[in-house]
Formats: sequence, structure tokens, C-alpha cells
Amino acid sequence: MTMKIINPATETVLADVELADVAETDRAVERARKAFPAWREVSPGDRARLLRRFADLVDRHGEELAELELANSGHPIGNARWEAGNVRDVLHFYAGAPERNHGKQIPVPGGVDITFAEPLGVVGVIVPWNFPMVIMTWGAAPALAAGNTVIVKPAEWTPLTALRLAELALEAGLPEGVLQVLPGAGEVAGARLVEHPGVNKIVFTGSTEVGKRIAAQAAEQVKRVTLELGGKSANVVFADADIERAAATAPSAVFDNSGQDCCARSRILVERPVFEEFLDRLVATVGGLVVGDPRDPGTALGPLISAEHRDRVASFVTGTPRFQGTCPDGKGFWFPPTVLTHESLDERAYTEEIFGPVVSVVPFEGEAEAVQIANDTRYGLSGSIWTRDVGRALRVARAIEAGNLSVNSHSSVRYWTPFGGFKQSGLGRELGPDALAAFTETKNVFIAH
Ligand code: TXE
Repeated sequence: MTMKIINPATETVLADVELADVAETDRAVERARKAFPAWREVSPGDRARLLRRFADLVDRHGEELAELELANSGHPIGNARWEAGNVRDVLHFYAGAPERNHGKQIPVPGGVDITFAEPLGVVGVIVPWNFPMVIMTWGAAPALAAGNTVIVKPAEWTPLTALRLAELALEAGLPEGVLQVLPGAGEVAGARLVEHPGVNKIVFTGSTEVGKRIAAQAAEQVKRVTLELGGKSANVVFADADIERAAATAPSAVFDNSGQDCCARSRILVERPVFEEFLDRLVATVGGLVVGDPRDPGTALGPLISAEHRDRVASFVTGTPRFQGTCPDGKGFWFPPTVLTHESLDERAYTEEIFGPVVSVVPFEGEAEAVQIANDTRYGLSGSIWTRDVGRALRVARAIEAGNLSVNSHSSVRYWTPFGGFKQSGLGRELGPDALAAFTETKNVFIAH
């Protein structure tokens, strides 16, 4: 079976991509298993060099990768360039790991006790369509650095940058079978990777619903999983904050990538005395956002990934929005940036992850209520706190149940710091030095004198 890959801004067909069936998935696992013993024995220096060479090739082909992502995913060119740079940086960061992935020697009586960090074997990385090359690399780079072989299953809609990265990996000299990209349907190739006993770990980024199913299936074999799931993060603005800056930056925190971002701060909680002022400023900023051709450097929002997704996003906007911007007519899966206020916090648009350019703005009274509303969700991925009071910033940051918080900023992704969710937003952490531990098994060996 093949799948037509569509440019979401123009609806033109970019490619026909073959989808792997169960037999092809099994062959990929066999290749990965075969490549594993030699890959784990590659000396740390050589493994580091290969990953650096891969990173250098990504750097050299950065513009090409950015343009490919722009075409396949509709990301504005500036964002797509950032993504290509992030892939390079993450590869460089983990290229530094093999030479530093030391075990431990712990003093014990009667002998020597050594702790090894062993690679797991074959790692399946199941990737969503919102940041295809970035999320692939967050899983693949530390897994490879730790000595595992990797099979990436990109999302059905967005396999093109992943396939190009696989070619660059081969060109860099990674041995055949060490990094494979296997386009396929989630329920076929994805599900097979999860159930295949030859796959030792699954890294999954996607919806909470599929993530739960994967965790349950993996549990049957006690297969290791890392899960990055949905979010409905809060951006909490206190009355003492720099309101002008908070309102000017809030839109990018939710509308970046047209809201198709698990870290999107899609609930803005504003302290009552500044609620109206904040809302007016927010609407003014949102009104100035350009939605359109992703090739234009002035574009803030590109299209959504597909017609189905656009219709799903639209289904959340039922009443009259407080504000709705404009977007192109005609071809392309467009949706305008939309600001909602709510009569009741039980409304679906407020409680569920929309994954589109729609933001809810809600008033609160005082610190305790801010924390209560922020935590009143099954999710816990990210969030922002705006205040000039350092004590309050720390109290609220400690009280919010989320993995990545920022104070007077919306920055939550740096490749050298840990990233991941509380509650139903995920399990385990990616990025940073700790991610390596997610791709190794600790083994302790005692040798008697
Ligand atoms: O995700 P899926 P979808 C959220 C967001 C979005 C919603 C649906 O709210 O609107 O999920 O998106 C593969 N076994 N996020 O339907 O289905 C699938 O092929 C194994 C948040 O696209 O979870 C794809 O590669 N794999 C999120 C990947 O899982 C399976 C990013 C994600 O697809 C599978 C994306 C199965 N049974 C969506 N079923 C985030 N955390 O950023 C599907 N897949």
C-alpha cells in the first residue's frame, strides 16, 4: 500500500510513500537485531565520530531539510530552520555521550563491584506529525549514542524529513540497520513494533489515548516505554506581572506551529484585576498575526496538517469567540487564530487538547485559585508563570503539576535540559543528560578476590 504525501498549504501531492506491512516491519526488526551486536561494540570514540559526522551532514543540508519540512508539514520557514538546527544540535549533544557513558565501581568487601550501563537492544521510535524530524531525533540520538539500534516509524502524513535523515545517516557512515526509517500506519507498523518481542523499548510521542494503549500492550512483555503525550498547559499571569510583555508573548506560546504543539500554553489564566486589560492587549497582538504562505518569512502561522485535523479543531469552536483572526481561502488546511472565553470550565474547548490555534482565557482570584485551576486537568506537560514576586514564582512553580515550567518566559525546550510530562502527559524524560539512562539497562557485576 502507498500513501499520498500532501503539502498542507497547497494540497499538492509531494510523493507516494510505501507503507510497511507487518512482514516488512518484522524484516526491519530482524535487520536491527542483526546490526546490534556490532554497533554496541563500536568503540565510544568511533560511535561519537559517526554521530558528529551525521550532525555535520544535517548542518550542511539544513536548508534542504527545512524546505522539505515546510513542504510536508506547512511549518513557516523560520520555524523549519530552527527545527533543522535542533536536529543538528541534539545529534552533537549526544555525540558527546559515548565517551562519557562510564559505569561505576562501588567499593565492596571481598572483591570488586562494577556497574555497567548496557544498551537495551532495538529501540522503536514512534513519531507524530507535529515536529517530525525533531521528535525523531530526540528519541534516536540518545538511543544510538547508548549503543542501541533504532527503528523510526514516522507519522503517516509526514515521513519525508525522516527518510532524508536516514539517507544522511548512511552517508555519514552509520552501518546499515543501525538507524532505519519505516513509514507505515500506526495500527500496522507502529502496533507491530510495540508487540514484537525483538523490540526492547518504545519511545512514543502522540495522543494520550494511543499512548495508554501502547503502555498497556508493552506491559505484557514489561517492555520499556517513554511516553510524550498531550497537554493543556496553563500560562498564569498575576496582576503584578509585566502585563505588556506577558500579553505580547502569550500568542506565540500557543499559536507557534499553529497550535500543533504539546507544550502549547492553551489556557491563559489571568488575575481578575488585570483580566480585561490583558485580554485587550492579547487580542491586539493576535489580530496582527499573519496566517498564510509558510515560505514568507513574515508568516506566523502556517496551515494545519490535514483537512481532518482542521475539521477536528473547528469542531471545538462552537459559540462566538471573543476574537477570531483571518486566514487564506481556497486550497490549504487553514484555521484562524481564535481567542475564547468561557461561561463554564466544563466546556470541551477548555478541557480537551485542541492542537490548533485556539486559546482559552480565564480569570482567577489569588494564588491558591490560580494553582487549583492550573492543576485541574488530566495533563501536566508545561506552563508559564508571570509575576515580579520571586517568592510567589517559586511557590507556584513548585505547586503546579507539570514537567516543564518557565517564569516570565515561555521557553521550555532546550536539548541539554530534561523534558517530559506529569500525569497523563507522559512517562519518563527526553533530552538532557538523563535521557541516556532511558536507553540503557543497569547491570551490576561482583567479582570476588
Ligand atoms: O496522534 P496519534 P494523531 C494529539 C493531538 C492530536 C491528537 C491526534 O491532540 O490532535 O493527538 O493526533 C502512531 N500503535 N497529539 O491521531 O494517533 C501514528 O502512526 C502504535 C499530541 O495523529 O497518537 C503516529 O506515528 N503506533 C502529540 C503516532 O502514533 C500508533 C503529537 C502518533 O499518532 C498507533 C501528535 C498504535 N495503535 C498528536 N496508533 C504530542 N504529544 O505532541 C497510532 N500510532
